[in-house]
Amino acid sequence: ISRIDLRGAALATAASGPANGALDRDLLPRAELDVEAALEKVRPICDDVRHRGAAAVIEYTERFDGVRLEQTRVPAEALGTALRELDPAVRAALEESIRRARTVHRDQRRTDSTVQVVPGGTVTERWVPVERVGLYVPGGRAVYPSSVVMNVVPAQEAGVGSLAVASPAQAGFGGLPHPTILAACALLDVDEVYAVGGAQAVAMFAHGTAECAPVQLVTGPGNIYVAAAKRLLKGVIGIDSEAGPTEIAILADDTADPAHVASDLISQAEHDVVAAAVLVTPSEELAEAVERELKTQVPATRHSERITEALSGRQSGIVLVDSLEAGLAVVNGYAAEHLEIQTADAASWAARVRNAGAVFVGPYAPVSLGDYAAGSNHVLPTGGCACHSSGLSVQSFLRGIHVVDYTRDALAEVTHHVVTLAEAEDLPAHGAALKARFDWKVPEAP
Ligand code: HSO
Ligand code: ZN
Repeated sequence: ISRIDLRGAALATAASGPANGALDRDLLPRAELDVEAALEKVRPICDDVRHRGAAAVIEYTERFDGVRLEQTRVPAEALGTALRELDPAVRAALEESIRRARTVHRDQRRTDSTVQVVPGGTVTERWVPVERVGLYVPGGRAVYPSSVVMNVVPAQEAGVGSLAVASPAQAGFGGLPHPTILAACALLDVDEVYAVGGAQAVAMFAHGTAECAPVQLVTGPGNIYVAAAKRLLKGVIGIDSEAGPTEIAILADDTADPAHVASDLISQAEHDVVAAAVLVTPSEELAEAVERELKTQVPATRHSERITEALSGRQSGIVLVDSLEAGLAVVNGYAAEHLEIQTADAASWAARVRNAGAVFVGPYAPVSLGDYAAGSNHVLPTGGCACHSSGLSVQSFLRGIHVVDYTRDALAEVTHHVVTLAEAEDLPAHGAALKARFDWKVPEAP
């Protein structure tokens, strides 16, 4: 892991300006994913699925996944079998994860609210769930039943009526998606699952086929082709934010335990060779101790090669700063997907974080807890997007609809203002629509 020395650097602090103003997102290096390049490859696939439906989906599945499907939908029996054969310990852990996620996400539900603007004039905000949602679940190297939980629970708590899951057909599992994925779906009462992956899965969701009705929103992570298809079909469907490589940033001082800091950096580096692990600290002593810990811990982990590559990549590093105040400015500028605060008085520093997908406070809230069983959601904005976006939540599956209800008197009272603004915009017919209700005249101001 390399060192980045920002001591003596002029950093924007709370006192000198907005935390994400002078300090830009590119202060620290980060991995980039070139989705644009994949767009040209997925365009013909998406067009083909739009025109030929299930037949095209089946052909691409044969070409890319080496499986000849009879039908794209996974039979109900296969879901039941996967659940029966699931390791009981995994089942118990998934159930606990689901319970905690439900507790948190149920609390995110919104109630409709009505504001009386003037006597007789109200605006109600109604929260309406998206009707039908498609969830993409990757099936290659990354098989994450936990991500099924993190996508399905908020959708269900939002009241989404119809939910379909797609995950690539696996030649090794009789042409079905990975059995743990199927079991997680069964545990969550999701019975509509398709053995389809890649761009063709997103196109199937967006355009619909004879076997799969079209959806309005597609969420869930995927490889670069899935990301490209989502970008291409955005508009036809809604999408969640694009999931880039995982990031962990840790703001720590000399009260932090270097062994824990190191193990947390390693935990997210385990995802991918392009995952980012960043420690920001004013303590040279901690930096050295963490470096020593990494040297002993990394070789002992199962995926040490992947982790070594992630930690030695230019997207990872130990950043030395003059003070915690300067460190706070750095992490706010970086806007990490996950940010741990391992300092004295961690809660006060956490309260001053402006940009992060999720914040983990103190020595007993490692990111891995949030990945599986904190109750929080682990689908979070990456690549600096935490400065403008949120993680997945019940809100992601709701639309707010303004319902406007005015009486004759309430309309009469404001008509002259509407007519004036319509004239100012050279849209007189807009004003006329109101005047039509009052004998084509502007009613007297009361
Ligand atoms: N850290 C990942 C989520 C995950 N971790 C799934 C383990 N499984 C992105 O937040
Ligand atoms: Zn993780």
